[in-house]
Amino acid sequence: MAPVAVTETPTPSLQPKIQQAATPLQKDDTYENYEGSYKFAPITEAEVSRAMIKRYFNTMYDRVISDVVIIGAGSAGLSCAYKLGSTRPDLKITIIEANVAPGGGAWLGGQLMTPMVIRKPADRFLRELGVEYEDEGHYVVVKHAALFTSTLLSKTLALPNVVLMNATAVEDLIIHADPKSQGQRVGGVVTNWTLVALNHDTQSCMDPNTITAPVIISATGHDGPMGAFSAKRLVSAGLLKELGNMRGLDMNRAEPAIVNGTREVAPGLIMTGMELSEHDGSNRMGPTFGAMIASGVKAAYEAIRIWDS
Ligand code: 48N
Repeated sequence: MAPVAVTETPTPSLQPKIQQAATPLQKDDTYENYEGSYKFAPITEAEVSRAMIKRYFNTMYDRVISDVVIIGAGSAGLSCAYKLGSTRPDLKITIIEANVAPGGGAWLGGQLMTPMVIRKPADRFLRELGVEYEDEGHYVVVKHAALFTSTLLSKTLALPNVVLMNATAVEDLIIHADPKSQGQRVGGVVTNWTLVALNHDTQSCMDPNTITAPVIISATGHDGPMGAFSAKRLVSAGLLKELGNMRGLDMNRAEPAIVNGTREVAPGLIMTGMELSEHDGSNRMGPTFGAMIASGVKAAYEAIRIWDS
């Protein structure tokens, strides 16, 4: 078998950037005085607590009925939230993320290295977000995965119809009898603080909360404490015969399989990203993220199709 040709790519020039002249500190109000004593506007502890509690619990109360719930704020879930939230500003989209820090596996490239590889044509999404990259012909490289994820996060959270509830776990699905199909339909999610969800074995029952929505999008990934959460729950709830279990790494088979497999896997439940590899038994792609982006975008269009049907 002919050896695989590895084309040498020149290392980008490491010329130091010319240091910009520092701009002088601006004094912009009566409290700011870097030369003397810096003063803050007065506040009470109660004001701070009430500012958080009022907003958080008003949002929680409002989002108990959402139009779309996205489980998981990794690269697939966030790409979906951004595309759906910006395409359909009329939809109330609620993202539930178990970790304190959203972003999932997209803070690094592969093996803790920071550059992120994205195969064309998924680079189009980077231009939509305004993320810079180096063009290598049939793929592009973002200099640091965090540049992609933080840009995507900030643009998504800036959308007025998108709410992120992090440090919150989906620990079950709401599954209703569906009179139309005589079957069952996913109709929402069961949530709890993640620290509670991870400690059910240490206390007697700590009951959860609920969020109902006609469309649920699951993007819970293939690993991590709750990886492939919905795929596993569909099996135990009798809505999926068995898990397909993720196959070995093959970039050229894995990425199209994930994107083309993005779909409504159970009535009311769309699946996107690497969770699909566990649901369908498709290959993994390793450290290339174009399929996460394209799958998330496709899940957004699937949600619109279901919502408008
Ligand atoms: O980043 P992930 O794990 O998942 P994806 O599908 O968005 O992106 C996957 C991608 O990072 C890869 O795995 C790359 C391409 N490598 C492939 C390979 O071959 O190794 O994000 C999932 C998010 C995480 O932030 C979890 O914390 C969260 O989902 N999550 C949940 N959030 C709330 N409730 C749950 N039950 C839950 N389960 C997972």
